[in-house]
Amino acid sequence: MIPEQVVIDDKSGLMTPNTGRYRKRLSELRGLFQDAQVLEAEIRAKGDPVVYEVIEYKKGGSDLFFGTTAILPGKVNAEYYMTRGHFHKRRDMGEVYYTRNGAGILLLESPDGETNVIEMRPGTCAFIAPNWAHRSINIGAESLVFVWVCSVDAGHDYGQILRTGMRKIVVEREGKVAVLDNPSMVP
Ligand code: M6P
Ligand code: ZN
Repeated sequence: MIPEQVVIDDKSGLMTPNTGRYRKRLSELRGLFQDAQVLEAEIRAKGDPVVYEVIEYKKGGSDLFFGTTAILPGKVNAEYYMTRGHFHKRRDMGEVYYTRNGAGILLLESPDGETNVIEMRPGTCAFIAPNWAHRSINIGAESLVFVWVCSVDAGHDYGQILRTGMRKIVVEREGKVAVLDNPSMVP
């Protein structure tokens, strides 16, 4: 392994060089948003828009890897575009998110249901402590772009959040951003 420079475009999240990238479109995020009917209508009307893109730099044999995530601006009904959200398979491993563009909310949840919210704006760096589920949400008019750094062993555990959602949802209410109790979550 040799050291290398990676150039990151803050506006788009493009990383040069990178070792992989994927996009998540609205049709791949069915079940994530509250309003399933509006989601289907948006898929038809907008031609299945991209919600977010993840680009990574990962070298075999390294303990760390990093990448960017760019969440496009948009909403499904009142609910802002967001990532799926996950715990790490290795619950003892955390992550760092360094925001470079746009405006967002990092929504965190502990296994016993405690919620924590961290504002994301350019220059802020979030420490995601081990054993907190995390989801990022774009609450602005531009792409929300952040750089993340994580252990290669951390892994993703989507199970619980895919099944039940998170305890809070982030929506636009009367022109403002509101963090509300998730109405579809069984208490
Ligand atoms: C961040 C990181 C990635 C994650 C991505 C998308 O960039 O935490 O590991 O994959 O967000 O989030 P999710 O996988 O929850 O949809
Ligand atoms: Zn993570």
